[in-house]
Amino acid sequence: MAHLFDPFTVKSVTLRNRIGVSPMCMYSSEDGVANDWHFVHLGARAVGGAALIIAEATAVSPEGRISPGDAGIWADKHIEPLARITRFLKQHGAVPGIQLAHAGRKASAPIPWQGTAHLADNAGGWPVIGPSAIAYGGGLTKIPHAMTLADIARVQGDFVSGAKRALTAGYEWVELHSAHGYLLHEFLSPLSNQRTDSYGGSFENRIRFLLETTKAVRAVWPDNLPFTVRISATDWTEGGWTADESVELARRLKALGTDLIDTSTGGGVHNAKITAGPGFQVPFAERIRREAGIATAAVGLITEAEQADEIVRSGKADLVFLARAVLNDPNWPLRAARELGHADRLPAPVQYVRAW
Ligand code: 531
Repeated sequence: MAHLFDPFTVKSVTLRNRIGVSPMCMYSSEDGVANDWHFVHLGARAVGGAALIIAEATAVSPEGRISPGDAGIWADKHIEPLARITRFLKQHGAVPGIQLAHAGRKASAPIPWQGTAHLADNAGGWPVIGPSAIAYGGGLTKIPHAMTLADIARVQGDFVSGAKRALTAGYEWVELHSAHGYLLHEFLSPLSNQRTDSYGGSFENRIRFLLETTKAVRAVWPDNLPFTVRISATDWTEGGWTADESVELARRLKALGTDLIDTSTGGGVHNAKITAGPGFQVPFAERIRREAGIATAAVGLITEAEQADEIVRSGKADLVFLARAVLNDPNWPLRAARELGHADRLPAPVQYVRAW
């Protein structure tokens, strides 16, 4: 079996190891435009040895942002600042990825260090949309406008346009964000989707929006580049989205040309009871990988080299996505390679070699 520092090939893209930088919101953009912060933040993690660097949730429309500080790809002006980043990542051996997102009813939120309650429309916020007129809850009390069929078609078009811009910006890996209670996830879960039309009710109907969006984006994304989806494998809530449904959804996504499921959980409702702990989401990645026969990434409190290596060696997932671990230490992959005896697989940057 493979280990953490074996390469991984998806279509025409080869990752130098099994470590990805998970998309992490920086809330540091103005009008969605990437800046020096994003260049240094993501560039440093390519220098630090990660194989895949996935840009944070990048909104496909202004109202699809979580907060006013979110990244965006709804306009051509977003392309060159992002291309400057993808060029650097590639120069330093990492594959640039991007997570295309629409925040749905969780949009119009403040930057987390500035508050938790929805921003009023006249205080920097905007009206939010979702599958049904049901608020998320907690500080996010805005009741979303229940999307019409025209809204659905428009948002799907925004995802397609975003994917085309991402390709132009040099991304080689795309991930649809269908997790953490954002729009695509909101359609999947009965807790947020109580529609009575063909996009609500049955499992088939609840996955329709995601499958249609997948088909539309897959059609414009090159066949030789990885197309992936992040899901929340469970809502951790009675009556919510379940792991069984996630396995079946993964099978359907695979049939539409999805190459990997990035397996997270939660975020669908504000009061879910989640017992988080080291690798608490790995079992879901393992189950989907085994039962749907599709590559998976494991994410969630993966912080130690041995832990990450075991996940790959045991075949629980093909990739591990790190978040807090690489915020704390951009060089986590360099350190882990040496800890696990694979320094030869991941040499330090030539400029740094005396320190490693
Ligand atoms: C944390 C989060 C993880 C799992 C469920 C809900 C929330 N993150 C998710 C981020 C935004 C900031 C909070 C995204 O998925 C964009």
